[in-house]
Amino acid sequence: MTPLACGRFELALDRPLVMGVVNVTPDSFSDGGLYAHADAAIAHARRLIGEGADLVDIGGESTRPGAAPVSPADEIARVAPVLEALRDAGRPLSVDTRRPEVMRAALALGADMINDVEGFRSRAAIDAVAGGRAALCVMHMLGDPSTMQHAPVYRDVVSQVHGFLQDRLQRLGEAGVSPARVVLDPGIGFGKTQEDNLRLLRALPALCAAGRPVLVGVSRKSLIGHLTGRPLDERLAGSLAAMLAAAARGARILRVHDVAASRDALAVWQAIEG
Ligand code: HH2
Repeated sequence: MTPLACGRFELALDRPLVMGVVNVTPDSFSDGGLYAHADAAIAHARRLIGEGADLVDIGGESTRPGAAPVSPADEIARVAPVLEALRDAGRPLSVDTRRPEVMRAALALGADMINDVEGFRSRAAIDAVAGGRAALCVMHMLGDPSTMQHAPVYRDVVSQVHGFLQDRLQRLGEAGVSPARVVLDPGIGFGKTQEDNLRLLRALPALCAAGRPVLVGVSRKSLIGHLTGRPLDERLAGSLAAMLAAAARGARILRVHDVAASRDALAVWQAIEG
């Protein structure tokens, strides 16, 4: 696979990479409020990097089902100090946002990746990111966070999600974005039933065949809760199992909350895989 152009970095992707989650939010589903203040978020990000995070993903808006939207100005105020403080941390910095204003501000502050859970659906989002070298994570979501879990229905979830991602890849290409900058993500838990999530995870090899790196986020999600019957703070083992299943099916970037445990699990799996 060709390396990923990721802002100041070029990522080889010859082994699965770990993306550590930094939620600068009061209401994220798994850790809302813990890192809502810049100092706590910066310390958390540095801890994740120390534990072996290959990238960090900084978010200023929760996208959990039913989350209240945040104004772009508030979102920028949350992520900007964290981005600035981590510029020298030696790792690519991703910003998780669906607002073009936030994308522009993040890129001006040197973000290496923009992670859009709306998959750059809007023209304004494409215009905000088309220039430059930042990587773009294109994620599939049905509708938006306020409605996405209201009885999602697909004709064929795998072909519809893959079709959406291919379509966005093409649209970005038409706007001048090199495919070398693009990462694809089926959006586990974003407008999907548990069966949809499982089908998409099983079908990862087909998505990887599109030739672009695939990012998967399953960490602590309700899929894990449903399969194990565990509350949020007891989902590590289930999250690791799902992460390894995704890696085994070709996912190249794993978005996780628990970096140290994820690195250990991947190291053992990789050693056995050879
Ligand atoms: N999942 C979440 C947020 N952003 N981005 C990508 N590309 N893929 C994902 O699976 C993904 C994502 C949800 O996790 P979290 O950030 O912990 O929660 P919240 O959205 O409530 O802040």
